[in-house]
Amino acid sequence: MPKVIEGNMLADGAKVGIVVARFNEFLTGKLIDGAVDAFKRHGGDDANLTQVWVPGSFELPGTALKMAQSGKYDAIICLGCVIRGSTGHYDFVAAEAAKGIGQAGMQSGVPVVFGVITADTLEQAIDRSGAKQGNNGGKAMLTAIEMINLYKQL
Ligand code: INI
Repeated sequence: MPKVIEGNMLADGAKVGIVVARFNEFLTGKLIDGAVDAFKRHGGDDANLTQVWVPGSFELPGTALKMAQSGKYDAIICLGCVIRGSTGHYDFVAAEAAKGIGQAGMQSGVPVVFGVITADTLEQAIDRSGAKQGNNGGKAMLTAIEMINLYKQL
């Protein structure tokens, strides 16, 4: 039988940092709600959550890296919303956020989760913030919980 390693979905005792962009706050606020709800439903104590607000998604990676390097958190989730229609620099903001969030995880050795909505339209963004397609904040938190429990075993 091969040895199989996977993370469970129990959040008790887990400490998670949430970095969230204020840009499109009416949607990123919903992502926070989804993340906190998922954490509590998986046994987490919301006293173990820390929320840090940044201006926009471009600022997520640097902040996530600092938090990951602080040693205070078992994982960091990055929440933001970039909508193609609303900016000429959509591609730059979305690409930098994705690349930088990946690098923050690699450099720190702490799971850093990409919970940024990249949507073509406002309607798509709403669908991913708690409407038709669920809540990306909740999904990001589930990824964090699984990765915390996976890393403990590696
Ligand atoms: N930031 C976002 O999080 N989403 C966006 O859709 C967005 N748009 O459209 O421009 C956005 N821009 C701000 C950017 O993240 C930085 O805060 C800004 O460029 C200052 O560095």
